[in-house]
Amino acid sequence: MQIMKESFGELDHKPVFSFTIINDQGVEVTAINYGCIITRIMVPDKNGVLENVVLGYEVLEDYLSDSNYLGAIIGRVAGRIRGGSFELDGKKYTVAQNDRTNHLHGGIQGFDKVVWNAKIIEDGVCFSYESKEGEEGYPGNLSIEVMYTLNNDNEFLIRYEAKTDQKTLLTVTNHSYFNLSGNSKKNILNHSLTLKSDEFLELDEGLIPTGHIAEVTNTPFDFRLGEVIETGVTSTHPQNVLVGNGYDHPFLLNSNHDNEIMLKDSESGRTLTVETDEPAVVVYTGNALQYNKDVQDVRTSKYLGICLETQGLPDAIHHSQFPSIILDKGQRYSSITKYKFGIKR
Ligand code: G6D
Repeated sequence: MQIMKESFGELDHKPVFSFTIINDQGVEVTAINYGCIITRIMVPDKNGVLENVVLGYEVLEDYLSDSNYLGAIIGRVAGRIRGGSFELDGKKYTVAQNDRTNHLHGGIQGFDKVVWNAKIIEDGVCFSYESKEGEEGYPGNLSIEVMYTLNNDNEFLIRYEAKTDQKTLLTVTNHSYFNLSGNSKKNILNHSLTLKSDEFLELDEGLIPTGHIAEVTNTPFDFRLGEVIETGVTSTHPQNVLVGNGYDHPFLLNSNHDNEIMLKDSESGRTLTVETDEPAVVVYTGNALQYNKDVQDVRTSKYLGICLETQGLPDAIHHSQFPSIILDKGQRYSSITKYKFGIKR
C-alpha cells in the first residue's frame, strides 16, 4: 500500500493537502483535508482500464465555490432538520435555515466546509476536527475522527468516531457522487441499483420526511430485485416528481453488512457494493446537480452522479418513531460504511 501526500492549496492560512492511497491492484482513493472531500477513486473496468468513478475537481477553488457537497463529509446532522430548530431536555436550539426554512447538511459551515487535521495511518488517513460548543448552533464540544482506509480487496472503508461533552445531535455521512461509467463519460441513468429495503420515507414539499413510512412494493422505489435509475426519472409517481424527477429519498435498510446496497454499470462492468452500520441510505440521483467541469458526451450535469448517503433518518429529532440521532455526554459515536468495488463481466 502506498500513501502520497501533496499540497492542494491553502484556506484561511491553513494548508490543504491531498492524500492518495494506492493498493497493490493500482486502485486509488484521493481525499483532501478540506471537508475530508474524496476527490477521486480510480478503479478498473472489465477491460482493466483504471478510471475515476466519483465526481471531483482538481483545484481547491472549484470546491470552495461548489454547492453540491461533492465528495464531502456531512455533519453534524446529515439531511434536513425541519424549521432549523430542535429541543433537547426542554432547551430549544436554533440552527441555520440554509435550505428554505429548513436546516440542511450541518448548516452554512458544516463539516464539509472546514479544514480538518490529518495524519497518515496504516492503509489510509485519519481526519480529525474539534467542533466547538455552539458551532452552527449545535450544543456540546464535539471531537470527531473520520478514518479513510483502503485494502487489497478493493474495499474502501470510512470509520466515524466521535464524543461530546454535552448532549447533542450527530449523524454523519459521505456525499460522494458515484458514476461507474468512468471519468463521467455517461450519466447514471442506466446504472442499476439493488437495495435490500422494503420501506422509504415520504417527503413533503420542503423535502422533509412527513413521518409516513411507505412500502416500496409496486412503486418505482422497489429496488429489491434491481432497477435502473431512469425508472425514477421517467416516473410520474408524485414522490419522484416532487424531488425534481428522480430520487432524493431515505430508504430504511432491512439489514446491515449484508450486501445491502449494490450499484452496477453493465457497460463498464464496474460494481459497487456498500455495507453500513447505519439504519438508512439517502439515494440522491443528482436531480439538481450543477457540476461546473467540462464533461464528455453529457449535455447537462443533471444525473451525472448518484449519492448513497448512509446515515440516520433525516429530521429524526422530530420523529420519535425514527432511530435516535442524539449523542449523549460520555456516549461513543462509532459507525462504519464500506465501499467494495468489483467487476461483473
Ligand atoms: C439537494 O435535496 C438535495 C439533497 O438531498 C442533496 O444532498 C443536495 O441537493 C446536494 O438539496
